[in-house]
Amino acid sequence: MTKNLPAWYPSLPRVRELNRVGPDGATHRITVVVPTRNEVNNLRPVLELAAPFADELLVVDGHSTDGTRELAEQCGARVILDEGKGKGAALRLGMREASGDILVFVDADGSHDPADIPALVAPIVAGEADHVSGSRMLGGSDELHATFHQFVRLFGSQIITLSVNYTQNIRLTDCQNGLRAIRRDVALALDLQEDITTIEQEMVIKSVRSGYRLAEAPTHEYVRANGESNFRVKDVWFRYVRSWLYYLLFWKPPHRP
Ligand SMILES: Nc1nc2c(ncn2[C@@H]2O[C@H](COP(=O)(O)OP(=O)(O)OP(=O)(O)O)[C@@H](O)[C@H]2O)c(=O)[nH]1
Ligand SMILES: [Mg+2]
Repeated sequence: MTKNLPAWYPSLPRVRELNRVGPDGATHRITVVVPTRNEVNNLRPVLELAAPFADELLVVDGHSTDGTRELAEQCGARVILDEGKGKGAALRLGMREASGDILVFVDADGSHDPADIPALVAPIVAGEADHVSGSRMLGGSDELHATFHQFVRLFGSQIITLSVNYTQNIRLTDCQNGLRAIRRDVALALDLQEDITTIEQEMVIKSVRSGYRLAEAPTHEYVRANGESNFRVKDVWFRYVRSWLYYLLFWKPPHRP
């Protein structure tokens, strides 16, 4: 008889089929939200492989000039334009516009494998979680471990995760991954404010501090398929530090009935 499972045994079942029906018999509707800014060379495979899991495929475009919007429409996505403030504001718009009751956020640059969508959605459909974050620490990352710049990102990210764990008595491994699923009503109740990629840590910290059930699924992060990253630590580090400290220490979770 097996007593302890070996460490390599996956902690969560590797779900590939997406079941939309919860234990109460209710059928969930899934909106996959894809933020894009000039991703014409990367978008098609992301949308093609996400489509089977999406009842609604929603591309929120940041005023691309390379034909991204036209390509998204050809691939069957509903396309809306963001407010020109950044990825965080684009995701907030996607949350408001989505018709599904479960939202899945997937980057358009090829960093995220749409085959991970079922594993992110399954705990929400099962009624076991309100918000499921993909974890690069559990699933591995090609973007965080090679250069000095990546080391600085990883180090900063680990400090933030540690501080959340110790203050909130939880054991998370990744607070900043763009790949995640969340109940739409929960996402709206968080009253998110961030306009840039700080939205990921805002979602995680506010979810935990509001008492929502946050789970993680191992997901691998790939190198952006084509093009250059727009992310520059030196331009945004203070916004990360400010939002981290504010939501963790000063923000007051709203009273939940
Ligand atoms: N709608 C919208 N999407 C954006 C904006 N900025 C970035 N994105 C998209 O958000 C996703 C993540 O952006 P990236 O530039 O890859 O940023 P990152 O993933 O944090 O950094 P790297 O992986 O290092 O490139 C991609 O799909 C981008 O196209 C924006 O202002 N508006
Ligand atoms: Mg990326």
